[in-house]
Amino acid sequence: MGSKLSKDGCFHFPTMDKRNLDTLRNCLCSYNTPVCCGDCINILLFGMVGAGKSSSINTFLSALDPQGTTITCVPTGMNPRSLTSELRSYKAGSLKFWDSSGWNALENPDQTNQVLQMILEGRVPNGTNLHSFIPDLDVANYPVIPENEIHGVIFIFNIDTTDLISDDKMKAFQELQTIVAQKYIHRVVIGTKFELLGIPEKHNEWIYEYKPLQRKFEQLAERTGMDRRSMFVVSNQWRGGQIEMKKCILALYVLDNMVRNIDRFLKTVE
Ligand SMILES: Nc1nc2c(ncn2[C@@H]2O[C@H](COP(=O)(O)OP(=O)(O)OP(=O)(O)O)[C@@H](O)[C@H]2O)c(=O)[nH]1
Ligand SMILES: [Mg+2]
Repeated sequence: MGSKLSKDGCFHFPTMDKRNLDTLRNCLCSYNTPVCCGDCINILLFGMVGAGKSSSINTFLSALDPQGTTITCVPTGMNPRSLTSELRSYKAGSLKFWDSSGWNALENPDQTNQVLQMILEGRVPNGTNLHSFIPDLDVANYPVIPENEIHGVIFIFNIDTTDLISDDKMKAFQELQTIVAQKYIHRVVIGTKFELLGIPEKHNEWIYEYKPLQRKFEQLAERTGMDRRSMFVVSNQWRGGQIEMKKCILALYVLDNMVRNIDRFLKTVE
């Protein structure tokens, strides 16, 4: 698997057959983390209410399951105040995914940047209710918990409704992503609900060639200040007891990309 930028604007080619898929899954599950980050790489999912943060974690856990069994241990659903109220981690091998509340539903929007900063630093305990959490930058009150330190951030967007996000909200998002960038923490965007764009059922390696998706990424890059080559999609719409192969591939493709980048960075700072 590899990423390249071609002249037609397609920059991801998630091609894989069943054997490669199993190999990649095994590699990700048995990945040996760099010494500096303990047993796990911590990946935070951050995004607006209902964007698909919790569903994406279920997809990752299912895609990483040796049999691809669908896992639905993370509660999902629509709630105007964010269904997920707590910061909570879910482990698969040496990857730990951190689910969070929709950032636009936090009690005090002025303090959202500080909440994010504290989460990144590993200073918000697992299970903390983010709806009522008052950030406190004093390390004496909220010391760093080394195993909670975040190594990568996935910003989740409902790709179908990005046009509806107000300029004020986008400005707030830009500040959030700048906080992550300033800490040299690897960050990507994942678009969910892409099937609502009317993308036909194509083989997964062509999905990034679909022009409406490319336009969405370009617009999102302009409005967020993030590189469109760091933008991916996953599909969280699955039924039955096993995740479909192409949905599994899309999910593992992003994780592989992230883990490689995080690994490279952490080894340079060791
Ligand atoms: N069609 C479609 N629906 C999705 C997808 N991902 C999530 N959803 C639906 O969107 C709704 C919200 O998903 P969640 O995963 O709970 O979203 P969240 O970001 O965790 O939301 P909060 O915890 O409330 O902030 C649920 O009804 C999901 O079933 C997707 O890829 N496609
Ligand atoms: Mg949630």
